[in-house]
Amino acid sequence: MGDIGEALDRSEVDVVVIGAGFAGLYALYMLREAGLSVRAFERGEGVGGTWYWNRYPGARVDIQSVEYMFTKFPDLEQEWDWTELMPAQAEIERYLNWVADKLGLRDGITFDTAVQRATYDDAAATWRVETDAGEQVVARFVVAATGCLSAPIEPAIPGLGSFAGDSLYTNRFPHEGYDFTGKRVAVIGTGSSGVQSVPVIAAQAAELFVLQRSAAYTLPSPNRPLGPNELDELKSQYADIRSAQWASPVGTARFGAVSFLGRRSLTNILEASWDEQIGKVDELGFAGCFAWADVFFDVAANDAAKRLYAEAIKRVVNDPGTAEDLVPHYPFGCKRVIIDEGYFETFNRDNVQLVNLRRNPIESVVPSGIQLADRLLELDVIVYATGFDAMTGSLSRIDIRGRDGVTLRDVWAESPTAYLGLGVAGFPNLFTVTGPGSPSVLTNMVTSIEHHVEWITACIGHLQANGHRSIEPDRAAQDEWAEHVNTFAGPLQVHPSCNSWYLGANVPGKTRHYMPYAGGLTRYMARCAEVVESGYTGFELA
Ligand code: NA7
Repeated sequence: MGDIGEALDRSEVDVVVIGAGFAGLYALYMLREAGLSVRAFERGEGVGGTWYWNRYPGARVDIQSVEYMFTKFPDLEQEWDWTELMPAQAEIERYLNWVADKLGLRDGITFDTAVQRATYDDAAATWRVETDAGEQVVARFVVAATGCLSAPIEPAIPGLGSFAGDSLYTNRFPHEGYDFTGKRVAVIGTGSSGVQSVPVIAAQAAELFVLQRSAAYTLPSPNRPLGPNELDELKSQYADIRSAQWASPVGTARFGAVSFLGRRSLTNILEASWDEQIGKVDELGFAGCFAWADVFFDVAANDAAKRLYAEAIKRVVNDPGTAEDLVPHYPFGCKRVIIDEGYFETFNRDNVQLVNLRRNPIESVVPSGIQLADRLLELDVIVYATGFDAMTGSLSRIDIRGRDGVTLRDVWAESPTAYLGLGVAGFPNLFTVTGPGSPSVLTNMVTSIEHHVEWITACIGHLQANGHRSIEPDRAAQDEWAEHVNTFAGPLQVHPSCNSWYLGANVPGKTRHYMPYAGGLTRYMARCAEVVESGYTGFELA
């Protein structure tokens, strides 16, 4: 009976893929194309990953649609029609579902199933992967396509569970949507999710309180519908656009929200008079605050840009106190710039109030609302837009045990690093797509993902062709890579006032360490190619 039972709930494959977002779908496709047997597990009920979970009102990508798609399917890309310059969540989710169907990927994915544990068997050089459905799969390789922003943070606010109204989370927003009409609402958090959802919620709610701990740098989205024939024109240029993307350090040729960075003739803000600075805002709006050569490298120049940003906010926000509270207190460039649709204008509405939590902190959540230091906010709905344990959280929440039973959670608690962002010493045959040390979140995620998945697929092919059973980063090479990654984290990114999730500084107790590789995708790809050409330098192959 034992044998039968084991045969029933235990299977063997070449590769287990965790996740079915952009990375998981591409990994499943590429690995199957390479002739490998693959099982993918996805905790959601559908494909999409980030774009499955983050369905809050206003959710939108900051990359242009024609570049926020798989770039290696010249026939397929001609068939898909984007409707907007920068697509919203629903359209991206539809695209990924369409891709999954076109490439016949669904039968390889077990949905509604989370991987709970993965244990490396040193003698067999295999992983035993266990799911929350009680299934066990033995695989030679595990490809963690778990995303950089998929482990939500539950904020440590006293009384959180006591609220009698509706508690909503942007990163697990109800699939059927939510009607805020006539409701008294608080949004906690002003990162991308808060900033993008606030204008939409404000248009419906009776009252909206925006609870801000750190003000955000946000720029108006250049989004618009794609005009008649515009998409056809773009499709005819796809080959050129793809070449330009792959030659770009950020994986995007058209720059999206920050197109001013592409201007070659930027001058220094520190050499400009106030009138010249204001002139730039007259010309470019909010973007004019940052369209200077020195702003990205020099803290004093960055401060000057912040003063200009404060001025630009004052032009939009009528109430001077609110305008002042909306000015960030950390450098521009510390976090990824947000794109919004009417965020600052929203504070001129009669039904919207900004609450500066630095002056007036939350004491607790109570059944009727939120108790602030100075008053009780009576509420029907609380929306938590409080972010993620980024880049490492999705994997360290899984019980992953490598060589000698060491857990990835413990290793990353000390030092959240991975060699090339692709693998971790002590965890053979585990590949991390966009792990810490990858350019990932500083680039167009899709191009980084495609690169990594192709690298991993070729690596597995190499191991098989040469009779190797395992591959594992060498600890010294991993440390050297972490050092190299560190050299690109500039003074703005590691500034003491910067509490970004890039640094892990948004998670209480997390080691402060700049995780993404800021040296650019092209430089990174060249390094990965060199590693391969030199016989997988920095990896131990057995
Ligand atoms: P972010 O950018 O991490 O933003 C989370 C926000 O929530 C941020 O303003 C936080 O303030 C705030 N926060 C977190 N915990 C609390 C508590 N306890 N009280 C008050 N405020 C809190 O996450 P998003 O989901 O908005 O965006 C993630 C990424 O998605 C984004 O960077 C884009 O790349 C796409 P803090 O700054 O920590 O003071």
